[in-house]
Amino acid sequence: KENIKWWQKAVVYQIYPRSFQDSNGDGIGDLQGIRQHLDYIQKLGADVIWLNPVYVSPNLDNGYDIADYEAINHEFGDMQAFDNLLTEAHDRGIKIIMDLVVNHSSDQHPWFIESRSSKDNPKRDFYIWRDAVDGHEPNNWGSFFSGPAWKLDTATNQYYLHLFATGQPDLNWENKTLRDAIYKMMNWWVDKGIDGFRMDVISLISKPDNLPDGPIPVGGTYGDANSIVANGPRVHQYLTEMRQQVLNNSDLMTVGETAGVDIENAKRYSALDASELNMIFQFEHMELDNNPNPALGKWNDQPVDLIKLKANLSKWQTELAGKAWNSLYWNNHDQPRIVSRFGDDSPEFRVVSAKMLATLLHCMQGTPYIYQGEEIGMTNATNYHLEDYNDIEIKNAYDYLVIKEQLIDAQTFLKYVHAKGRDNARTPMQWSANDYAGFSTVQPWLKLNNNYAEINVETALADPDSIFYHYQKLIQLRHELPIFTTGEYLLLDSDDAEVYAYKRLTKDEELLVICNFTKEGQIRLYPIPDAAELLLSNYLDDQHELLRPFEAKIYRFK
Ligand code: ISL
Ligand code: CA
Repeated sequence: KENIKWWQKAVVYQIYPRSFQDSNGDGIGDLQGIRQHLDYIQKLGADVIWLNPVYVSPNLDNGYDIADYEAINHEFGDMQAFDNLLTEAHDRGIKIIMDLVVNHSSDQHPWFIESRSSKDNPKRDFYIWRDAVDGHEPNNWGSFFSGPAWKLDTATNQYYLHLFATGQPDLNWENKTLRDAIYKMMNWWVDKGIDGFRMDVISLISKPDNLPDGPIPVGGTYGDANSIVANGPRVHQYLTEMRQQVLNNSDLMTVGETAGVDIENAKRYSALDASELNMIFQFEHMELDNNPNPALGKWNDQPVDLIKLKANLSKWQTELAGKAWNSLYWNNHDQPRIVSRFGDDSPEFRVVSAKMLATLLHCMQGTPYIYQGEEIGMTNATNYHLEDYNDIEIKNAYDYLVIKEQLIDAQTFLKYVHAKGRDNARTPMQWSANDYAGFSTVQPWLKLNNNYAEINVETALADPDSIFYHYQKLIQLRHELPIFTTGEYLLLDSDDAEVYAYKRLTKDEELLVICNFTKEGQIRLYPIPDAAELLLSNYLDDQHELLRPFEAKIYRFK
């Protein structure tokens, strides 16, 4: 009855190219490596691949610092390799969306090299330059990667803004020439035949006039820039302009990464009338297990509170229904592994709890995203020592929290990084029990998780009861049954701290989804008609009101 768009029924598979498959023995994943696994992605059933950045970059932040938006980083291959990948994906009916990183560029981008060269360079205004105030930074903002968000550039004795690393200067979206250059670049990719964009921190592109100070968290040093910059004064105007200049030129899928988004802004970014984007990534459910000490931010090792998780996910389900569209994710290249985080990665419960988490997410309304390795239940890497990490966020946080401010000791920091560090997601993909997990023929760029002999694709594909086939089944269900896309979401028992149960409702049928979040048995009685069909479960039989550890069930009935 409704007008369902292709991307509303689609399931996305996210690839972090550096860590997916090395094809030429240099220890770094590449485009040719992705081509080798298109059959695998097709077998899983995903409709779309989101590629993390593959452009020319000095790799200070693994490609999120772009020096040339229209060329492929030589480590990954060349434009011919990209074109081949796109063609072969399309041949299999798989679309590809690209990462668009335009809140900032690399400091090695020709725009910035020109911009910093003199105050009257035509590109000066492509970035955000300010004089010192009383001999220090123009305002109190801290960078997302620790330390101040401003760097003094001695060539012209002015500061430039960098919300992320010093090598990631923020672009000045107020400048119309800059915006037009970005739209032109985007159209260049659209003309190549790509299928859409994932837009990095797009909620941050419009900085408020006068760049006011941010609130300093208790125990912190710098002002919180995110709360000041997110959803800035002209962000919706710029996205509407982008819609007209680029996005309407083809049937694209767009997902905005929107740090600091709230429901009201989300309804505008991802409104069903497609005036801006198709959907966004919100972060609230990823911040519920932050440290209670705001000065420590995400660095923590405590489990999430299920009641809060329910309230949060349910809020997004209910509030956006009929007005905007959700994206559904547990994992990406910035988040720890979900089975280690909200499930239980012990040998006893890893498989069953990974399937439970998959079930919970994939039965909701929205477009689900699967991050490479999630479909085989890859875990956090607890075999890492501090010197094994590559991620700039981890390194800067160590320098700041442990060395400079001495808020925590090194051992506590390592414990927190084992739980929350971004490199947990970036360890090489585990294809087999062979040398280097089949990822490469040499030592990979980033240390492997040492559990690859047990957890790998080859083992998963050989076991009909594996997590992989559970994801495959969930994707099939979404493709086949419209209720997964259209059904109304209804949370049951919001104050149940052990079991997450909800319904999806249409006028002629219902789904009942029951997920036990504990490693204990639970007794719950939900009214289910005798004729109810058990669509999927992570146990071999159904014991009705007795829920076994991490049991997850989907019933369907009229
Ligand atoms: O990763 C985070 C917390 O651990 C976030 O603060 C993250 O930096 C934020 O979500 C923005 O992420 C995106 O932009 C960054 C890049 O480092 C991330 O990989 C990317 O997903 C800067 O481009
Ligand atoms: Ca390689």
